Parts: sequence; C-alpha cells; structure tokens
Amino acid sequence: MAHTAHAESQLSDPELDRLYADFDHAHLNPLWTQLDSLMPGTPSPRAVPFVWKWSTLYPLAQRAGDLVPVGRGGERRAIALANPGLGGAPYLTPTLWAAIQYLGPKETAPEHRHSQNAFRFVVEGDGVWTVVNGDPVAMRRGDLLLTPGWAFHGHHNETDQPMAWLDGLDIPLVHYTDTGFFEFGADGVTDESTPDISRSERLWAHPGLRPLVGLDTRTSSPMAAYRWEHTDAALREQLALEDEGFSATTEPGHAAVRYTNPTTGGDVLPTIRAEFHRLRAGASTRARRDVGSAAYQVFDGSGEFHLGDTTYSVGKGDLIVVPSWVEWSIHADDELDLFTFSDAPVVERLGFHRTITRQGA
Ligand code: 1HN
Repeated sequence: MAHTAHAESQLSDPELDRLYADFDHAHLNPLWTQLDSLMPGTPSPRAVPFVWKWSTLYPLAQRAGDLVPVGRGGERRAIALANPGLGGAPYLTPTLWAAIQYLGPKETAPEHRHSQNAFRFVVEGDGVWTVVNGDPVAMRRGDLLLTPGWAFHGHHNETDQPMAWLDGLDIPLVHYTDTGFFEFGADGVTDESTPDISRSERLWAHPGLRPLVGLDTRTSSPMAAYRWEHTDAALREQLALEDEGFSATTEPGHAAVRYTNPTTGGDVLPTIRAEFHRLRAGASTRARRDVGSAAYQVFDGSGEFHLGDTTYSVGKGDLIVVPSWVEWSIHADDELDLFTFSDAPVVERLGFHRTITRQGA
C-alpha cells in the first residue's frame, strides 16, 4: 500500500495533486500516505528515556521557594518534569504528570479539587500535613499519600523547615480525553490539626481487615496513606523468606509490593499503579519491555538503569522515566530501594498490555 502511494506520488500527476489538495480543503486525510506513522509495527513512543537528578531538582525547587509565593490562583509550587520527547509539554509520559513540589516553613497550599487523580511520595523530610476531604494526613519519608479525583485537598507545613516531595497525576490523560473539572475550595485548609495517623488509616489500615461500614467497591483506595514502616517490613520479610529457601521474590534478590485498594484488591487509583521494589546489592532484573509508561524514583541506594542502549547511574531522589516498549533493566550496586508508578491500570483495562522478557538476560 505504502509502495503504491509512493509510486503514484512520483508520477506527479496533476489530477492526483488536485485530489490531495481537495482532500486537504475538505479536511480529509488519506490513510495510504500515513499507515506507517498511524500504525507502527510496535509502539514507537515520542516520550524518551530520561533521568532527572535529585541534585538538579531539589536546588531549583529551593530557589523557587525563595522567589515564588504559593497561594490562591497558582495553587501549588510544583515544578513539572517535562519529557524532552514531548515538545515542551509538562508531561512525563503521554499519560503521566510528575513534579517536585516544595512547601516552605509554615506555608499553606490552599484547598481545591479536580477530576485528576494524584499521589505524593516522600523521599525526604516531614512536617507537612495534606488535608484530604477534611482528613489531615501526615507526610513522612517513605510514605505514599493518595488524593483520588474530586477529593478536596490542601497542604500545610507546620515546621520551620521546608519540605519537598514527588507529585504524580494523570493530567495528560485527562487533558487528552477532555474529561477534567476543577473547583477552588477553602483559602487555607479546613482542619489544621496534626494527628500522627489520619482518620482514613484508623478506619482502613489494619492488615486483612476491612470495616463493615465500607463494603461497597471504591474506584480509588479509601486509604489516604501507605506508611513506610509497612512497606519496609513487607520487603524485608520477602528477602528474609528468600534467605530461608521459600519462594517470596519475583526474581532472585528482587522483592516487590504493589500498593492496593482494599475494596477491590486492585490498583490504588483508577489510572495510576504504584509499587515499591527492593533489589539486593549486586542483583539485576531481567531485561524486558512493557506496553505503557512508567517512572521510578530512587528512595535509597544506588545502581544503574539500562534504558534502550543507554546506561544511567542513579542515586537517592533521582527520577527515571521508562517509555512504552523501551527495553529496560535495573542493576543494584548497593541495596536499591525504588518507588515506581505507571499507567498500567489504563493499559490493562483497555486490553493493550503486552510484555516481553529477554531470556537469559
Ligand atoms: C495539584 O492540586 C497538586 O494538590 C499538585 O499538590 C500538582 C498540578 C496541576 C494541577 C493541580 C497538589 C498539581 C495540582
């Protein structure tokens, strides 16, 4: 087909030229000139593999903290990671948005709500409470915090120290599908109290137990926080069981957990999957490709990410993006702790998921 179209165009038949001009005029577009780009044989992402170093991100966020106020209108001092392949859009991948957000001593980011689903992950610091639908949720190192779509939320820093964290949202997906709503809420936060544990955790965060007031299925997890002590213990036990000769890890020296919605057992948000992985010192993952895009943030340790033909050395706080169908693998130099998120719930729900693992890699 492409060959036929090519041969025709080489004849430069004036009638054919007129046909293409008339297509253009009538807002029509012939498939035979475009099949290759519309339907490549395998995914050919515009997003590229890329690494943002924490040593770049944090000082820039700090400078924004010194120079740019946070408040109504701008709403958040969040600096988006713009994938170099996506033409300057503030998108990490075609579906995911990520930013470093910075809140100075005693600052407040006012409440609002939007259709977009959000999470926060904390690589360092504490002292900020995110108030989600009126429930104050402490943010501490290693915690995953959820803000499901349409939940009111604002943040306030109770301390004399600044705090920075990673935000992840499904902004590009919502933008592309024209499905987003946004509303302002209170100018500050509706509950300034600073409990250690949120009400949502008091109700929901007991292993294997769900309250009988919550037997309905929820689109997003009702748990506002997944605490580091639980994540760390789960990973530690997987590696201990492996040491004791039991099958507990996904591959040798590789412990992993997925954060789940306790009402479904599925992903925490309808559009975003979140997991935590721990590789023993010296361990490697098998090289693989997946449909859909993902990102990793190094929580602790150091190692290498192999993305396509390039190897990136990474350390604490670094953010790594893995576009769809790019071959990737990870090697741990010392014990490597990784937070990761992806658009897998969307890809799987639509039936698009495929994966290939390179044998013997
Ligand atoms: C938002 O509400 C937050 O609540 C972070 O921290 C990033 C990016 C665009 C629109 C709203 C937050 C955001 C955002």
